Amino acid sequence: SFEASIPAASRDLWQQFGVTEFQDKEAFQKEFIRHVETTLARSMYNCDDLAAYLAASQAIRDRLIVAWNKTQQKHTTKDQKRVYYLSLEFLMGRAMDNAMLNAGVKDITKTGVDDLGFKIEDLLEQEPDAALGNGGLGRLAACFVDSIASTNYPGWGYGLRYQYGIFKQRIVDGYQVESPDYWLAFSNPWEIPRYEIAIDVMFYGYTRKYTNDQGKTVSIWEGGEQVQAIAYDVPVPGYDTETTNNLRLWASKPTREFDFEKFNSGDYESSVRESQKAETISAVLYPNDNFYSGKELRLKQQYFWVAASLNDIVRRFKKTHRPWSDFSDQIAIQLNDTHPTIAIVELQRILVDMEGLEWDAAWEIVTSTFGYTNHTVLPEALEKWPVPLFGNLLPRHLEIIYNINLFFLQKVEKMFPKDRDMLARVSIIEESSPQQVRMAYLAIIGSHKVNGVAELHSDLIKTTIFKDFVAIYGTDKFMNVTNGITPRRWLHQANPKLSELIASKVGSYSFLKDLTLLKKVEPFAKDPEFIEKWADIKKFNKARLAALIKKNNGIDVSVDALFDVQVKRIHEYKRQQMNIFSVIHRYLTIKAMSAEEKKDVTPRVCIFGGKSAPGYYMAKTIIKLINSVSEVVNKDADIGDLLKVVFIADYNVSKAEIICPASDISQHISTAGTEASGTSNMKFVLNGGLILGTVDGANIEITREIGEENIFLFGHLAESVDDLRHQRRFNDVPINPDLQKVIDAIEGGMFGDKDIYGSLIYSVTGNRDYYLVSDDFQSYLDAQKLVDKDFKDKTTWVSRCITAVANMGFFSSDRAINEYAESIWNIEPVAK
Ligand code: T68
Repeated sequence: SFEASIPAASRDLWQQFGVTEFQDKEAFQKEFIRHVETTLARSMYNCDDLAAYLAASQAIRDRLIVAWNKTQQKHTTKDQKRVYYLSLEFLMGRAMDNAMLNAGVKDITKTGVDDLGFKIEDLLEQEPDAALGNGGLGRLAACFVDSIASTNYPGWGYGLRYQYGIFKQRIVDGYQVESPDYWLAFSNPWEIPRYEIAIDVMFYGYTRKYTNDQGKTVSIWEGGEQVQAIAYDVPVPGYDTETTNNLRLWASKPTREFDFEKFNSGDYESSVRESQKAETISAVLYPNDNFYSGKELRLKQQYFWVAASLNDIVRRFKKTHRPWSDFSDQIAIQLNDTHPTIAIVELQRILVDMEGLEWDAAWEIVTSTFGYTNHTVLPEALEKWPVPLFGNLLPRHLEIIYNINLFFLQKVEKMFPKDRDMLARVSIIEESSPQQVRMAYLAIIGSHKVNGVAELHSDLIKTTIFKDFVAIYGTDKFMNVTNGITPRRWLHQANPKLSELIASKVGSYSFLKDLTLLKKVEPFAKDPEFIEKWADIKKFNKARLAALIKKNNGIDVSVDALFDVQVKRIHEYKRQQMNIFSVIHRYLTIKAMSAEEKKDVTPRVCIFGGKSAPGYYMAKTIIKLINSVSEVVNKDADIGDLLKVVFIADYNVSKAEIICPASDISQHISTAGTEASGTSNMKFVLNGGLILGTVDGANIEITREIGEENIFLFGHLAESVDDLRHQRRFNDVPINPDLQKVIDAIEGGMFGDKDIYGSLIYSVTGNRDYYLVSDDFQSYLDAQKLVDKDFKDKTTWVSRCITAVANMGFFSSDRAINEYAESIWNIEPVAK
């Protein structure tokens, strides 16, 4: 059925000379050298680590492409239902180690490059992170595509090919300084450009009404600006399976035709300017985590990516010549947050305006196709587009939204007659000035399932921000799928020694495919020999991190100290300020101790890492304070090794792979009810560290799984937060006295110019303290004390870590994907 396919008579020849995958070391080396000499046009006299990394990657990439081709052919032939995961962020990190592991060629490659004079570790270090995301949301998408492939589901990711990922962070004079992340500088061997897959995308213009042949009034969109979307495919290999799925990323290019007129009329400069404008659409990732800023370029990115993806999906569907009524039996589309919500409107537009379906029939298809995942309840993160901006960029889409809203409100009116307040509350259009399009409401109305990402969070969205919609649709539409992480990257790759030790007890590496098998190590939590081996591995991993700290910060830290880690985006709700305040409290306490008292102190290294959004003043102030405290504490002779404070600059996926396996305690201390799930909490426990955390997000389910004796929980519960805020706002609630001492120290200039911290202090004092730092401070310090005490009993500590790891099976992203597949997507794995 394919015009461009090879005639039957020639196919034997193709099969005879078909590409074969290298099976041994020698075959790999041959491929490696071929790529050095031809692909890179280098030689053995001119091959550095970078060239060697590129050549090895090319050889591995060839293998992935063979598997990719087979998989895609199989999926096309089987013609089963597929899922498309739409995410504006895919925080993939490095690809090479993962590709070697999943393709089963790690040993061949390692010994292969070794013979040729290279160290595999050095080559892996050459690869820049694919950092096309901000934090948890983007990394979740990366874990999900890994799991979709590893569990053999037919599924693609769709995203944007940003030329600049999340900015690089340096610390200068204690402050965050951003620089661009031009990750494509030395080419990207992990992508396949598909210049032939070029889709025109329209913006601006106006709509025109006319009467069609059937006498119906229809509206059509005459676009103003046009750009082209070019597909770049990134193979996503599953672990221990041939399944290799696709991550299709779109890059913007100027359209072929549009600039000629100007060019010919001599206006060369402005024609070039136009084309540069087109390319800016996919140029850079917006660096905000859990924050919405209504920039037109951001909406352009969203529509550009959604329009290209839907065009691609619909084109693939039409090739099957099925009736439109089959659409949602063949296709599921998952919206990763509200960022792709215009996809709902775009599909309705395609079906009604372009394909001539009746509104109701089209809407039935749309709503049974989409599912929407919510990742936050923070009001400042909810997307709302000003109607004038929206209507200017996407005039036809705004009309369709008005229609969707009209039909929806008519339905609500029938259910709740005369409840004007209800209608105003649930309307997609907020009656503010200017009016705003509430994207989350549109996403709910246009989807058949809405899910939160941890149990508490899924309950909260039903009782707070989406309460009215539960009254309208009932509870069945709203569900929970607790997040997960891929054990391939976050256990086996990040912590090969621990993975090997676990395998020695499980009997194989089968736990990497079925993480519940970790349960088999639980009996060894009481085995002294096993405990000792476990402790040695932790020490090794701490030494690895200590070396990174020495290299990046020039600070010496002792691997015998307790490694206390908080690495995540800097945000007031995540409360790094509370952490650094408690570090100051610790410092003041130790300074006041006698030599005798000091003997009892558990030495600690307090490790911080994370980026602030460039425009987030308070988060930047927190970073400055951490670095100032670090300066003072680390050089204080009274303190020595009892306390070190480290800020690791430019926290990213590949640094997380070093940091997670090295922690004794990690902190997940958001104000209860604010962190939807958290996923690094899972990474730290899976790597044999314990958690100091609040009763929030996935901490709650981690506690349920590993047992409350194996986690340090503290702080007020989500149900008390509103009350506590209210108390503080309208009564004179005194500040916690220990916190006051800390503030006095800062205001006394102990950490440099106190004026720098004025607004930070103000945010936790007076009648403010929105994130309840003062309210939780005492129980936080108490929990810290317990950590200090418990860490002294090394054997019991390690035993608790082992028990915790043994019970982490639930948090595999394979489990999460199976839940999505069964209860939202209704898709089946593809049989061998
Ligand atoms: C995170 N959200 C949640 N958002 O904060 C975290 N926001 O609790 C959860 O575990 C994770 O999602 C996965 O579900 C984010 O990371 C963003 O990065 C973001 C990006 C753009 C706009 C708004």
